Amino acid sequence: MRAGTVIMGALTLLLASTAHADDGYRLWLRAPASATAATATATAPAPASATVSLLGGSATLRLAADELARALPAGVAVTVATGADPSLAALRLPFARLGDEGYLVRRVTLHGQPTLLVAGNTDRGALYGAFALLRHLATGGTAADASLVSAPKVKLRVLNHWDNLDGTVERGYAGTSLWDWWSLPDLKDPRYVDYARANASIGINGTVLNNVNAKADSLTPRYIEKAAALADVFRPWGIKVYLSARFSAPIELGGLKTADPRDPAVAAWWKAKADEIYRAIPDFGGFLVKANSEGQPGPRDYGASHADGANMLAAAVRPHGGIVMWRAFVYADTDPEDRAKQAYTEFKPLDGTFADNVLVQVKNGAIDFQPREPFHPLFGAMPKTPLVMEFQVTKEYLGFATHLAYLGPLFEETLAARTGRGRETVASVVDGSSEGHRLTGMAGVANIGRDRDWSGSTFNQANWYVFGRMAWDPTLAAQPIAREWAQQTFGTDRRVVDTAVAMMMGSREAVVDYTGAFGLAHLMATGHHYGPGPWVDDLKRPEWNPVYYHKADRDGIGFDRTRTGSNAVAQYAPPVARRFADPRTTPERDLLWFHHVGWDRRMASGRTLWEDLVAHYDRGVAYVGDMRRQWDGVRAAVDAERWEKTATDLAVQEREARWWRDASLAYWMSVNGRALPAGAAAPEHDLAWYKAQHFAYVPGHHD
Ligand code: GCW
Repeated sequence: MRAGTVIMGALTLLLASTAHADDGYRLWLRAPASATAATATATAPAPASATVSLLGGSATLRLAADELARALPAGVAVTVATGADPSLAALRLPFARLGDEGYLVRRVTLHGQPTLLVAGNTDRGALYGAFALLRHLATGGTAADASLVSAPKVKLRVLNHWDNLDGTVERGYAGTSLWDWWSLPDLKDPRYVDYARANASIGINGTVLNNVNAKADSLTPRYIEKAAALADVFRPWGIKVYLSARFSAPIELGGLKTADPRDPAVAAWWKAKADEIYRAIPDFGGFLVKANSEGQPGPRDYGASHADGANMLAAAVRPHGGIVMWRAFVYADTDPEDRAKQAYTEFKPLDGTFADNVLVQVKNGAIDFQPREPFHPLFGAMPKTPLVMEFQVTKEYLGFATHLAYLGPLFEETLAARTGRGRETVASVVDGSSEGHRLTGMAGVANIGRDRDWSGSTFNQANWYVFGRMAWDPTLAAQPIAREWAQQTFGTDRRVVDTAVAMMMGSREAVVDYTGAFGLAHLMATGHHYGPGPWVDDLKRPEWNPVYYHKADRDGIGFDRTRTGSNAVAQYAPPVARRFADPRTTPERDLLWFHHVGWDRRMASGRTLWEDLVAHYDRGVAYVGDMRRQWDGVRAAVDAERWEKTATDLAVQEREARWWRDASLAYWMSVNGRALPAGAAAPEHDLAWYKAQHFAYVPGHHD
């Protein structure tokens, strides 16, 4: 018989009762319900310890055991193990189903003693199991009914930090970068551990440290050492470090005359660079690349293809087991073609030409993280290439950190979309099940910064959370995830949880409504993207101007992407293309994305398009008012600090939702010459006033 280590866990967590202030730092990782309840009254006895046994001794297993020891209710006996442990062999547990990272939690008898077994084939699996058990307990489950088994459907579950080396964060609304590049590698801020722990708790297993608009400096020895220090902190939590690579680095750092991927000297430079990185970070994940997009260098500068570029980098990391995530977010300076078509046009012909350690990373929609976009036509169109789904967790176009917009429904809507190829969904493309790809990925542009609450607001934490959960399983639904997040974040008071979930579930649709419904997109102000700017028409590239996207005139509005227009619909598989080609079969929510239609078009509501558009603006604003009232109703049941901050944000959101509505309507009326439908409130100011609003020092935007 093998003796396991036994940890007696003291409940050392600070168990704040709801009445106390709470700065949100702990995210969703709070004490489980039973433990909180035990200490909620001042007279409760000091909590006794759970008993946690450990079979195996890796740092990761110990972390799993610590999590359980800290948070489990008294009297529970738990064993943390990897499936390789011989004492488990006789139990005939379904380890074969778990893969590298899956877990199981089962009541078993070990060495004659009943115990709750938390195990995976690997220590990472066991760590995920520990967090799953804590989630189970915090969401109403008990140790007695814990029987869990799960394996991730997606292999690379990666945050993309658009963090710059000077500490700013592109499109970051939660303070400066978490990474203190200057003081690294010496100083290892304890927040790095807390960051890794939070990610591990939702299954995120990779992080790209630096902005895709990359500086070559990230690849210098000095910065490699800094990245290595972070990798050391993250490793026990199962998280690998990746770097965004600047394609022209061989010129900037290596003194070469070219970065042409077909030049052997260039390939040799990258190979040596990869070797150097792997000496410092043996489990380095690989590179993320934004090439030939928005001014970034790339293989097209030399007449080489994206595949040439990606494969050259892939060869450099291949001997070390690394991968390359190559972004498909491209649109050319000179191409007069509909911007929505360009990524497909460029990448589709390359299907089958990428090395097998390359993944192509595709944004959820064909333009750019708008409040609503139809799924990107590349999903389903490159069967031979693993496609990483890229979502934007930071809400560049959905109200920054201030607006409450739960992104679960946006993610779910995209992942559940049918591609038109048999029963295939976007999720089945992303998780590889459609084509049998084993290398699969999902990326989220992080909303994390140095703000005390990490994400700039309590409810934004839910977007980080739901990204991790859906990356683990892209078939999960948004609503139950909202609920489990709220239970872990606010405690088990049913009224608070119900209220939070109710607010969250319609919140993204409200943003769609008050910024422009029915498939309108890209209507925001220039550069910083804060607030409305549908009138903007003077930027040097046509596709930078909102007027390019809405094409509103006296008679109608919308972008004709059918055969009479750009024919972008033809990029979808035939059944989907047919549906989108006809305004009568296009879902109304996407109508103006695909069609230019008359203002008097009769909508499903019975109203005209113009009337309905106005109604949606009003509905969006009203939803925010409702959220404020709902939040007021739970004031006494939520800690003062988080309640207050959220209430303030909601007040700002209501003001800004009105601004969006009024500015947009003032503009549309100037174009279509129509009056508002009876009963609709006139915009507060005239159009000139809205156009005259200018903002400097907007977060996330650095000229
Ligand atoms: O949405 C746009 C952003 C840019 C960003 C770019 C991209 C990192 O406005 O800030 O650059 O997308 O995804 O590359």
